[in-house]
Amino acid sequence: MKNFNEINKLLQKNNNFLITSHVNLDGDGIGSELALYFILKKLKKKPIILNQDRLPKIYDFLPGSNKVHYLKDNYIDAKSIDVGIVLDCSNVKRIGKTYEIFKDIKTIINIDHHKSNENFGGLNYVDSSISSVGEIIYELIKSINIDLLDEKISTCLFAAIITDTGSFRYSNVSSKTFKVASDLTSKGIKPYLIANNIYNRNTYSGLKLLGEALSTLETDESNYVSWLTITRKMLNDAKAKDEEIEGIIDVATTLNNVEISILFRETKDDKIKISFRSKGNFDVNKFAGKFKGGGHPNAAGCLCSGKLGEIKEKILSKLFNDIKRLGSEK
Ligand SMILES: [Mn+2]
Repeated sequence: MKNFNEINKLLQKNNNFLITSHVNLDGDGIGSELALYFILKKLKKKPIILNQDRLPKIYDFLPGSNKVHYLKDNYIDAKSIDVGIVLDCSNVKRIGKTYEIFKDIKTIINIDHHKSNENFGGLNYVDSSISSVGEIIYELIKSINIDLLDEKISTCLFAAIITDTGSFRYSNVSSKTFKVASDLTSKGIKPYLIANNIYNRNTYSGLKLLGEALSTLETDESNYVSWLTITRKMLNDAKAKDEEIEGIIDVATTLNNVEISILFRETKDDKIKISFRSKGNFDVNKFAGKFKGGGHPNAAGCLCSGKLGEIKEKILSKLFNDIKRLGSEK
């Protein structure tokens, strides 16, 4: 679907909306949820935001952040909801435990920009050429009535866009991304304050963890791939929370000449989460797909069960094989 007609009709016709996004909430998920929440409020509707995970601290400055509910403290009866809206999820299972509620909601709208989106909604708006769901929500608002866009909504959408574009550094940025950002800025938002809130409020434990993680930095001989490892012990020693891992992989990506970076980390539930970043043409979404993961061509991830050392070896040897194969095909 490439227009918002059907979605608009559903928004106008119904009253009670439940909005969610993926586990391990990020700026695009939260910013898009809040922008949509405010728009629905302006349309005199009753929206509720409910996620599996708690709002990460760095987003607590966003207007309406106290409206972002967390599953553990809240229960919603699916019967009281007319429409469920799932944002920034390629696959409905990405919403985590809130699926228990969403599976019983009759109408689901799926709005996303992941190439691998499975069109799981009754209505699906998926455009992988767009930087962020935030940018799609902006277009949705434009299709309803652009006068609804105010400073609060613009702040949320700007946060969504800068976090999903690495502050306009990723390959998903187009001239349209800047046009949208410019329009949002014209509503009186202060981009530097949003950036300061998101990027310049590191905690002591977060920086300690970064130091620990960087001490594990490894590269292959040609410096093409770099990787970091974070164990539970490192998290405990630094007294850091899991959400403080966010952004650490990006530091590994800054290494000169490195094209692909990887972060291996032990999760709370004894799994190994692997995140991938690519600076160039190597499609990490495709690669993560080989391990039942996914994401975007330049940022993706997967989850594996097993021993950290063995998984590292498995992933790295597969990756080097693929790089070699691609190299010989050129
Ligand atoms: Mn996104």
